[in-house]
Amino acid sequence: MKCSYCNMQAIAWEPAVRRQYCNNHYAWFIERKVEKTIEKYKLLQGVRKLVIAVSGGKDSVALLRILHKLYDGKIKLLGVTIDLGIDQYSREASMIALKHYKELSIDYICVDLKEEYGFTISYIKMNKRVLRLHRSICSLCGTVKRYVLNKIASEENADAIATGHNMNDLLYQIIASMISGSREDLGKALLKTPSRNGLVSRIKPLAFLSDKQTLLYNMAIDSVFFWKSCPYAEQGTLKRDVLDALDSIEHKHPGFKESLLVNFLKLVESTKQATTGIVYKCKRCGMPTNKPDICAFCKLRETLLERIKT
Ligand code: Q46
Ligand code: ZN
Ligand code: ZN
Repeated sequence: MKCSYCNMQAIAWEPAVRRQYCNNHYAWFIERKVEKTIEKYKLLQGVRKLVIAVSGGKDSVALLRILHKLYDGKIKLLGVTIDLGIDQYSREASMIALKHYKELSIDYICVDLKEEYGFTISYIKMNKRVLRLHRSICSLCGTVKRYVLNKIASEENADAIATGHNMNDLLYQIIASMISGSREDLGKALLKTPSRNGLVSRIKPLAFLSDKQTLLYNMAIDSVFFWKSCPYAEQGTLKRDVLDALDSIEHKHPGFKESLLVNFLKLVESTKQATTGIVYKCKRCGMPTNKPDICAFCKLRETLLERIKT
């Protein structure tokens, strides 16, 4: 099978555009796709300094590589990696993120949760029941990651935080927001949330890439990524079932997932409902929160530190 653009061997077939690509042309195709998303949704408008959240996994590594290729020298890029303290898993993933920062000569900050805040995600996981924390470990981990990223971006005067959420993540978020009826969940499905009251804008440049496309992109540019799953990743969840159902429709109707996302974004844009929630300041740390008293992070940290002391 030959590339549709040159004589090289093809490594990927894209059913939505009915073309096949060699390594070089596939990298070009994906980079253009991300660039078009950034332009169409004005993701980098007014952004002079950008935090890129890099876990070391395939999506965040692709994000870092693509943004570096497209914007190095035009926007100040700062990589941020959080060592969540999930034993070997976190250490190995963080090492891969570091390797990319060094290779690309990008400024970076690595935060060790244990050193900086006195607890780890493993600690939460082991003590969830005793601590009476009823949310899932991934939901608690999400609170921690969002808090730490926002704090660093805010201290570093960054204009936005880019995350590696891909099309599957966003489509699931749309469906999750319909199930929960939560405005906060709906906000997580947007490609860009505005900066307000200490909350730094968040952007998702990989919104129109599938899992398979970010994987193939890394392979096309010969980039190393951390491929192991987090030991706490929840199996057999509603998320998996929803994504499997969407994938089987996509298989029969190429382009279905992309148009679902495009049309959803048009609807949200026209109603402007998702981004108008009130932002309070946490009474403990002063960071932005949707709770009128203390933020979810400080509440979690207080519970954990009390427990560690006893
Ligand atoms: S790191 Fe944290 Fe993920 Fe592990 S505990 Fe869940 S959310 S699965 S991306
Ligand atoms: Zn080619
Ligand atoms: Zn707080």
